[in-house]
Amino acid sequence: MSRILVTGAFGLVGSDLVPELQKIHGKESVVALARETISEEFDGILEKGDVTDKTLLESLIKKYDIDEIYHLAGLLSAGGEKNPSLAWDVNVNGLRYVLDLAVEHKLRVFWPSSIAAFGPTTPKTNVPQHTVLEPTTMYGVNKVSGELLCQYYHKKYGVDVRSLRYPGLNGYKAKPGDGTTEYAIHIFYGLLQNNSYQCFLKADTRLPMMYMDDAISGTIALMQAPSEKISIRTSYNFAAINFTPQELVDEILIISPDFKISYKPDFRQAIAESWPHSIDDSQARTDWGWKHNFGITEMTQALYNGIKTKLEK
Ligand code: VAH
Repeated sequence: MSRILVTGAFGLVGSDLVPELQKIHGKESVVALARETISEEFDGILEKGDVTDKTLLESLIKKYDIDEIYHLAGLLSAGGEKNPSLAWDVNVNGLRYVLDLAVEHKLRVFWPSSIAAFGPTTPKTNVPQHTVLEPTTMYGVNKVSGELLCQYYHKKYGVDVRSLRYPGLNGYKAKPGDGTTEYAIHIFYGLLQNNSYQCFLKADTRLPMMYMDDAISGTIALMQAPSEKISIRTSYNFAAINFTPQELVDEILIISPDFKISYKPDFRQAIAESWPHSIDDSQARTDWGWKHNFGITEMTQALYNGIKTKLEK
């Protein structure tokens, strides 16, 4: 029976992953770690603390006899540009502490990389699994460093650490963070609250994207796959759909024909333009049977329904 610690438990991914892990393993086997209590109605084991506190992490591993860590805590792209040194400390040192503890306590680890590991010199379409990684954001530098740390700890110490290069993930259970792809979530709050939205990216900015349910099922499938199936120990390319803000608006106009969109690109436009448009994730599909289920229409309907229900509470 796995005993799991999830860091960043109330972030965009954690808010969906923790309930899914509780369903699979039981509430008593999942420990949610967060820097502050975000979700009042959370039903499970909750600990508060910071992932840069290695002593705290080790105390939780011992207290709950943890054998698996989903290490999600971190700063995103825009937040990382506002505070690069904090981003390095949380995103890289935090991961290093988790990997050191994984060696000492024989833990399995999941850690999310991101399409942010790619940069302006990476091919823009159908990015291959092995490619140029020269990101121009601190977040991207953190992700490339993290991928190499994961591979090093696997090869040198045999740590079973697995990773996915998440595209822009779109879910509704948590408030959207300060990322670049999060426009695709914020737009639904604009739709539902005033039938309009001012987008911080240009209308034709194409980005790899995924509905959160696909990201969660893919993450769990990766961790449940037999170790011998895992051929990539940096981070797997992981993809579903790609779209532009205009293409998402076209889907929203089906729901609300008089929805008003405007565009006012900010500093996140340059971040988005440093990332590719589409990803070749055939290695993940071959190695451990990854496949996505949500297209842009299904994602739009799910986000609309989820955020509508949330706002009506
Ligand atoms: C961000 N949503 O925009 C995150 C993600 C691929 C981007 O890592 O920073």
